[in-house]
Amino acid sequence: MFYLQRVITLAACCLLVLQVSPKLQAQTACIGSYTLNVTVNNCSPGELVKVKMYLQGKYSAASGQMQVTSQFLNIIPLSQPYNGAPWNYTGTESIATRPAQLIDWVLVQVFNPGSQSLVETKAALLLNNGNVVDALWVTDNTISGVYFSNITANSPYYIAVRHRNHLAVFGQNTVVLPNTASYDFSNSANVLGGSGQLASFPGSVFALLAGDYDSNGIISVTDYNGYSAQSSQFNQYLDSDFNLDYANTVADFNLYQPNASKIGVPQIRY
Ligand SMILES: [Ca+2]
Ligand SMILES: [Ca+2]
Repeated sequence: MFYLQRVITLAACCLLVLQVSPKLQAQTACIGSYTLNVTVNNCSPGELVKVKMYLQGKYSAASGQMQVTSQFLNIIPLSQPYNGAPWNYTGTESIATRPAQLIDWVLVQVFNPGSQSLVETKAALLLNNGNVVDALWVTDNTISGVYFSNITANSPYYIAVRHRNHLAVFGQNTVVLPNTASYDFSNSANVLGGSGQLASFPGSVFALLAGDYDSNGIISVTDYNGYSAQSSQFNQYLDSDFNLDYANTVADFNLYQPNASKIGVPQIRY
């Protein structure tokens, strides 16, 4: 005889735990037939969106990568920093530790392919190789993109990427998501407005333009005023720190100055 008294407990997201108490016991050669009803909640983290991007303030053509110092790494906030104006993004993305490959937090946004209205925003981690990954990557570095939970799989969307003091860019083409190959914003052909919206590096590599202190999508005297107001400050997470070296110096002005008067495409302007 078999005793099967307690059946299933679903203990956590996507984790099926079978609890049988007391233990299944075979006392004789009896044959029994039992039906188990199992409910599995679909709590997938979402569809993976893969993008690649570089920041002018940190990209090195010599290495083909970006790299921040440990001084800067240690001032990167553990929670996403885009909760204030102009983004007012209320996501709760956070990390417990700062991986050595981390450059900074960025925002990734997906837009409706027809109306170009915003569908969803996620804060994510920009890595030194240009890949943008989910905050979950810190504990699972097999995650190769950013999870979005409000998109319809196998459907096309536009993608935009933002950084708190670089000029945001919007995709030239729609992308069917989830995508296998990263949508590469270091290729000017993939950026709405083309090379005029980007900083050019040797080897036909492009990066987001440094200098948009207030992230409104226009690099103007307002951004200079922001830079000036933080003059000589250091060891802080400064929006005027365009080269991400943890200090406001003339090097940041030198990044801003040639980019002054650059205007982002309407889709990314605030
Ligand atoms: Ca600005
Ligand atoms: Ca700096």
